[in-house]
Amino acid sequence: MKYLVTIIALLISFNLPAQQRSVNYDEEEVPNYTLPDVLVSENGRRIKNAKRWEKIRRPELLELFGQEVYGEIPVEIEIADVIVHEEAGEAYDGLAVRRQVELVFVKDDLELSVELLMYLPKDSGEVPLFVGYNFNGNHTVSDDPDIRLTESWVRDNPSLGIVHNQVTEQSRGVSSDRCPIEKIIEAGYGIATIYCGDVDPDRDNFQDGIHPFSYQLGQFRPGYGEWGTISAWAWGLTKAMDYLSTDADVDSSKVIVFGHSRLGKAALWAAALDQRFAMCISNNSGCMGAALSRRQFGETVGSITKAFPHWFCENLNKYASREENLPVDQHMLLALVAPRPLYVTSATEDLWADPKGEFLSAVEAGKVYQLYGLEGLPVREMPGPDSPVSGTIAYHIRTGEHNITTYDWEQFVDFANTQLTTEK
Ligand code: GTR
Repeated sequence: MKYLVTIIALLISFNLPAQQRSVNYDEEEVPNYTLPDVLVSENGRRIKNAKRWEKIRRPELLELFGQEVYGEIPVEIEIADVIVHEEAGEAYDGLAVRRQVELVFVKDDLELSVELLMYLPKDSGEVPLFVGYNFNGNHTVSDDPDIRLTESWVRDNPSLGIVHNQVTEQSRGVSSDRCPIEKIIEAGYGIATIYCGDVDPDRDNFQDGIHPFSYQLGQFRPGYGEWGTISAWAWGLTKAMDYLSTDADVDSSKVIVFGHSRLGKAALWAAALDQRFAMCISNNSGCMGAALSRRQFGETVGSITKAFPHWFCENLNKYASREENLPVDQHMLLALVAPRPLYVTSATEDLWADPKGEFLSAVEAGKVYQLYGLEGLPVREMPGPDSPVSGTIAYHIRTGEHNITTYDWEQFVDFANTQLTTEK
């Protein structure tokens, strides 16, 4: 049996890109590790109740993640203007209305537009709503012909019709299987999405997106403890929340922030920073998302800072192959969502994201939920595939590959139904 597992792991690793080979996929090779205690403050005092957590430990951890991992957001930037391109376009055969809103940010001669695409159940009054980023433009999430095409930089992908870093009609709806909008609407929820590159293009270049808004004269990149791209994306989500709390059709006490993969990392960091988000969904967020860094299984701090240095602040490089020196681990990020409902997912074939590390991290975060008299995860052993478990933290490992699917969304909606009660 043991050999079979090793052979399967080897076979999987041969199919991976070079960057992901010579990576540990063997449970036996996971080093012994001790997690930093989420309930012991930096001066060694035990945190025994929610009040002390909120006053001492929560701010400490936010600062550590800010300084050493994602980078602090160094400026306050408010929405300068809201341009409503479409207020209530008919969508999904009259089931929904489509709203398209541009948030404009201005500083000196800098200007940035972030476009929010929303679908809301028709004539439903204030609704709970999911908000999260998409990877390639709002028009990719549905084949709805009326979604505006982004003019922002998008990574070239000729097979999707993305050429010269601009999208074309060809990519309309290409990611629609990642977000069953009709089902979400039928369940009584709204959904809002933003192209992540509107806020910060996903490339190693700090000259575009929101970053330059924070620069002093002569500065060309963020300082060592200042925002990388994930922090910029988290900032964008908090600005979306600023807008959503003014939208009369949204119940701003029930806004659920979600994200898949790199965008799941951003959703977690946004929920940690901004307690207005009522619930958080981390889908296959992996390394520097939900997964424990000290396990060194799949993607590691070393590999992620090499492949995607711009996602983090420069200080994180100190911990490449030195995970044991990190003052935090990712269970602490999950704990920063407490006491709000949190859903963490993995996928059976997504070993790169370390499913077990994501699960164990969620178990460990439960210690902070307990301070509020809540049960985090109700189990200590990882459940089998497609068997969701939930307390105030929920977890499932879906059969299949790294992705976000209708199955995942069905669980998110069920969980939200139980956690965010409908009466106000
Ligand atoms: C991978 C990266 C992961 C994950 C993923 C994604 O290449 O190593 O951390 O975020 O990209 O965003 O799809």
